Amino acid sequence: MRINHINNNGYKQTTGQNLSFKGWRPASLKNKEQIEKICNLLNTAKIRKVSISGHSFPDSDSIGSSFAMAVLLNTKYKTPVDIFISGKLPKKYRFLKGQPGVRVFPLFDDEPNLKRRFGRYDLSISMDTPDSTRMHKDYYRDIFLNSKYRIKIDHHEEPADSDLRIGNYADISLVDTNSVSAAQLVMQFVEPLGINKRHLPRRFNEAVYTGILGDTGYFKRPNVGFARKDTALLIKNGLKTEIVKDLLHPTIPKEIGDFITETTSNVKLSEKKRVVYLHLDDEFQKKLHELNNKDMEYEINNKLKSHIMILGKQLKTEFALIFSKIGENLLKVSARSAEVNILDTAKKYQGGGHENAAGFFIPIKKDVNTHIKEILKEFDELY
Ligand SMILES: [Mn+2]
Repeated sequence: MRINHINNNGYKQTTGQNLSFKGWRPASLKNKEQIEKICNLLNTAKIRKVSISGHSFPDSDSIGSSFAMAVLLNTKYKTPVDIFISGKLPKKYRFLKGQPGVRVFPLFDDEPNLKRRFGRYDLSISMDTPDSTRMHKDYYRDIFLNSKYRIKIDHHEEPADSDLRIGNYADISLVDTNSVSAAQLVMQFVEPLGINKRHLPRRFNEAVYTGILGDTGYFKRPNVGFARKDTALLIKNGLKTEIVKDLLHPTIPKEIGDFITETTSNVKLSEKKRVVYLHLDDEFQKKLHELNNKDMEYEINNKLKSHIMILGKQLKTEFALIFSKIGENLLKVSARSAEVNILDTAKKYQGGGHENAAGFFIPIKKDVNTHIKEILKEFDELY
């Protein structure tokens, strides 16, 4: 099913015009228009049941922005909100739970019964998800498309629609590529909805901050934009930053630490030494599987990502890449760059992301190492 393009005039333009810091209010004229449309829908349509989702392989922003939106709507309208997460909610994010009226459901690989289990939602909101393929496929088909109204809130560049993936998948879209995280966009609804921010539960501040920490790499990435200013506003509103930081850093058991150290010893440099990379091969996947600990799998992946980025900085390489096999047929490539724009390369492979952090998948058609060599060569030649 394909959705009609409705009310989205002009949201593909990504100029920073009218951009100013507003914190609890829309940061630009374009945001204001879309936020007003969304508020109007929330205030006038009969909405008794809301679902919220983020993207597959959820990160801190996907999870944080989903919780922030859920808490905001439930506080204002008392409407029950269900959050759907691809995979099990990693343990360290459990502190975001606890708002009465907000439930959390994991989505596993195959979910044939979503329609029967949950029925039809009046409103489905997608957070931090640039195109339809980044949403859980059964959820997208049975809940999102089946919902009476659909909203997209995101900060990735809008991909051009193709038969495979649809970027313009909602009735109303708030897409602001100037926002460092999707979670910060939720803050911009507070004043337009007439919410007294002091009445928002503590975990609202914490959810937004979780997204900010995730997408700024704890403020270490370039272009942190208004993230610091928004954080200052959250602190003014009662946020205790240390508590969130501690919760997001669970202690890692020794055998897992050893496994991470062992894995990082496989980091390599490309021919032209412009790429530092790590291949998470079959043996790695097997060991990871044997650990049988979903929460730690998540931590291991995060640790490896940050390790390779730090290494890239130390070695002064332009790019840091992680290759990992997903199932039998796909090679996932997660890429970071110091300065070069890698979004176009990711898009070429039907992927997406941001200028300095992007990802894509390659269908495995030959030896995996051959694919890796080709990608490395491409990045080595990218300026
Ligand atoms: Mn994000």
